[in-house]
Amino acid sequence: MRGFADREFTLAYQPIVNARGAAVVGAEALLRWHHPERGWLQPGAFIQVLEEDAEVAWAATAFVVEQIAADLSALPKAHRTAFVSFNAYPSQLLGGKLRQLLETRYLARGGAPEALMIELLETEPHPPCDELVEEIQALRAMGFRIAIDDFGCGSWTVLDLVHIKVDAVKIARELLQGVPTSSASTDVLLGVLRILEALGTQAIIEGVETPEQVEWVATLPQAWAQGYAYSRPQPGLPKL
Ligand code: G
Ligand code: MN
Repeated sequence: MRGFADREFTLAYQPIVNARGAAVVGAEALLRWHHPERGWLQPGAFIQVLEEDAEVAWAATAFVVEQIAADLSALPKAHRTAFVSFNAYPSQLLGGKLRQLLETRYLARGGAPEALMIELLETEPHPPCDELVEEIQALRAMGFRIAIDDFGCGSWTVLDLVHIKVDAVKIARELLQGVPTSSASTDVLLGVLRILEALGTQAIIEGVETPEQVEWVATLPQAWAQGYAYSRPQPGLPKL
């Protein structure tokens, strides 16, 4: 794809914070496209292209992994962000494809597996198959962290939590929207957090936007959070 070769793409990083102390624990890498005529484009403007063309999506993933490897290694070890997460389609794990990419473009360049978290996107309609579960296990055994992205509003279900052990679950921002004013929204979110805590899975609350939400999230002892209220995506890796 022309854009990748011409260096029109770059990564923005959005900090993920420890909800209580609002200390940075990691960052999500987000793709940005600098279109020659249209300027900086957010994923919304080009994600459809990725979802329609597996080859383009793969080129994007390879670019993201290489860029993260370069950005992490450019930081002195003491200042390195604890982990960086990136988005991948579950189908990209099949056949060991993502595993091989991580071996050749990340591990081979000295990247630490525990510094990388793979966020499995929820937009693919097919349910997780045995091979996907095996690939997730293989990646976790290598030390990579796995997260389920946008949990609660997409194709991931509560039943998946029974069958697939992951390191983190990112709770879709739609579930936070009515919190703390709506008691139904608040009860559902608290219920999900309780499930994750019982499973020993790290919860990451997405889409924290208002001061009331920040205050509410700060009362949760275990959760991590992400959202415009803490920080917008920014050009460089946040330093610890
Ligand atoms: O679903 P995923 O975790 O990949 O979401 C990342 C997207 O969400 C990015 O495009 C990012 O800019 C956007 N985003 C980050 N924080 C917020 C927020 O607080 N509110 C909203 N509406 N979007 C956000
Ligand atoms: Mn994500």
